Amino acid sequence: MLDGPDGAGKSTQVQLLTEQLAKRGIHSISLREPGGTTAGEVIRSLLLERRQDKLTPVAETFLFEAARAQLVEEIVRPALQSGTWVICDRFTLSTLVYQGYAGGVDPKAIELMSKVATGGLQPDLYLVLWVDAAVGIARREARQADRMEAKGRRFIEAVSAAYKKLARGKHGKYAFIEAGGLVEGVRTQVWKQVEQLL
Ligand code: T5A
Repeated sequence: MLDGPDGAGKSTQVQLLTEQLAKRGIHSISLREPGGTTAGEVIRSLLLERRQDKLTPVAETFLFEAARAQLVEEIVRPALQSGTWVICDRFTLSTLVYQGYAGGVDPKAIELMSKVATGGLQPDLYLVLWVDAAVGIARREARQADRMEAKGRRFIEAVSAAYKKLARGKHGKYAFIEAGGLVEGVRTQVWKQVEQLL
């Protein structure tokens, strides 16, 4: 899984990683959260469209977890069972950070909800690409902010700070990658971590 603040370069690195795995003969699929299923894409629109400005953080949490439950059951588990690698752009840490630490929902409740949504499934590797809020904002300047990004600079700063605190405190499956540099440098760091799984 790749996770991190908006504009950290996750989608870019997911694409590069998929290509690199293919070169090694490893079949993988790439997914994004929220989304990836018919229900998940409907939920994605509901969550990210700016006109849904009355959704509370608790309501958001249920929606993100619902999309995740569907994705895990419909796509992720069958793919893993068939030996396909799954690369996912965002996972449970996103909910913990955005709705929990930045949004004010009890992190313990979120952890429990995520456990129910995933049926306890955990990634083999959790890569957190980290950039500070200013870098993320600058990288996304060219496009219109979605509903989460439009929550304002203080929210984005809280997100960035929470990722740093949480990911740095975790070990084992978690890797914290400073992603403010060039794409190629970040790609090298990502591959260094993934290579250990081969
Ligand atoms: N969310 C999601 C929650 O609140 N709770 C949850 O539980 C979940 C799952 C999803 C939103 O939903 C929130 C988080 C999000 O706000 P999204 O559109 O999927 O919305 O948002 P992101 O995943 O953040 O996608 P972004 O496109 O904003 O960020 P990425 O994927 O990290 O960045 P990427 O690769 O698209 O790059 C952004 C720009 O930077 C350039 C790219 O070319 C691109 O222009 N770039 C770099 N430039 C310089 N140096 C580098 N190293 C670069 N890497 C990429």
